[in-house]
Amino acid sequence: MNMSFLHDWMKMKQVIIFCAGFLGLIHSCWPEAVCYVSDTQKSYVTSLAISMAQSVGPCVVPDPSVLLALNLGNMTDISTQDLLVKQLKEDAAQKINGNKPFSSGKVALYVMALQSSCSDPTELPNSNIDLVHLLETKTKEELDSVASNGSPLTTWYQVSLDVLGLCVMSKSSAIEAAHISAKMIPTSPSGHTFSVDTAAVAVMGFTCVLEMEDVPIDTFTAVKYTVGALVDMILDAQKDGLLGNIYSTGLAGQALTAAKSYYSSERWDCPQTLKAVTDLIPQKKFSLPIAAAQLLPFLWGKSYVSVKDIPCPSHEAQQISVEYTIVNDLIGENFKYSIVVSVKEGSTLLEVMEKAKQLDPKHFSFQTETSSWGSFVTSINNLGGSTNDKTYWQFFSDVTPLSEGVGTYKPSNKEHILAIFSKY
Ligand code: B12
Repeated sequence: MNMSFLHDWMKMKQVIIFCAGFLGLIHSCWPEAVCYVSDTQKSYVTSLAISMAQSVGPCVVPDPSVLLALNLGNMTDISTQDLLVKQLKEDAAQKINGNKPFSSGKVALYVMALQSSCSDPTELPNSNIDLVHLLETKTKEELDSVASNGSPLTTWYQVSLDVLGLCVMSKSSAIEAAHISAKMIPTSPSGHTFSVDTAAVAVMGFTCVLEMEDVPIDTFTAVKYTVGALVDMILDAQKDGLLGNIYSTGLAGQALTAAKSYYSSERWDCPQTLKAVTDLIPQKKFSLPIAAAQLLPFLWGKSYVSVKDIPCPSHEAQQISVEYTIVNDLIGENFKYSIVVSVKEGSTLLEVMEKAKQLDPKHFSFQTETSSWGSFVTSINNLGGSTNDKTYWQFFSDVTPLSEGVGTYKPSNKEHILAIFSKY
């Protein structure tokens, strides 16, 4: 048997194993693209993806770009992705709680990576951390710096990541950030701050914003103009198929994929670019996980802008409504008040009570004490239980007493919770 055929077959077998089994793929590896990797190139792309995925581990610092790439490749190796999501959330919480450096672009990468896994970046577990809100705050600091001294707090690369992160989260603040950036970002290759990498991320952020709803016409015009200038710079940096150097080609290829309606197709020899980079894979030029992670989305015909098209159950839609009634027919001035509150599905009764208190503090204020079983409700509406009188607040779901405390009980949609001042 011809040895090169055998070699190709072995590689193809790897592809098949990879696509169908190793990472448990549920979709095809190669979706619609500007151009496609050839069948022989596919085996290299696949082996690169495998080694990138294998870089993930319990004792390895998590990289949001790796999670982004895995998700953009529709690779559902649940254990790898779950581990990365968990690690990234823990790492973000540690950085924030420990006041460790967490630059705006880094926050943007964490936001996009978690969103690409349909894991809500606005709510980190067991904390009040909202990474999207943090991203908005950090982007504002960057833009304030641009306004006061003409340059961002960090770099235009990071500000561009910020615009992209806010845009994939459909935040209207992305529009203003894009407008300011489009007017201020250097678009001349002579400027020492220019890099193809930066232009590429900026093009992705701007292209994403141009697709948003309610973009004012002056913003649209300014952003579209800058996209044109940056795309020109990337296209002018073509050399032997590469866009800039080896390591900017992945991001630049993603950018040209996302912005394909902003230049004429004959200006970019996309198959030549694919060939140039895939030829470098066997030379181990992309052995660093970050290098593979920035390249793979392009090889799969995707870009970071595609994160917003990943179908996720809407975080907002998972709201439930709970009716909450407090009743005292026992002592003093009797009362009965009801309120309907809207909370996230999976919220505890304590969170329902907090929401009720927030909406109507006059009637629904309450106090708790911490015990080994969690929060014990001591008083509601200024009426407290007493060991002397043997009174307490008893909780019901309709007519059934709850068998859990308010800190752990999770009401379901349309449930009616009653707190009745009772005797024991
Ligand atoms: C901005 C930038 C810089 C800035 C970083 C300072 C700053 N205030 O941001 C400056 C100009 C200092 C810089 C320097 C270098 N850079 Co640089 N840099 C980038 C760029 C465009 C963005 C990085 C970023 O902000 N990421 C987003 C943030 C949120 O993630 P982060 O992990 O916090 O990013 C930090 C690191 O990336 C680090 N960093 C930046 N460059 C390099 C390079 C190396 C080798 C290392 C270890 C770390 C590092 O600085 C970032 C900010 O703190 C990337 C492009 C890319 N495709 O990633 C190139 C890039 C990472 N840099 C690269 C290179 C080659 C260098 C230099 C080695 C160039 C040189 N000839 O000296 C030097 C580093 C020398 C050294 N002292 O060790 C290459 C790396 C390629 C590779 N295979 O290793 C890239 C991919 C550019 C490219 N296309 O060639 N860089």
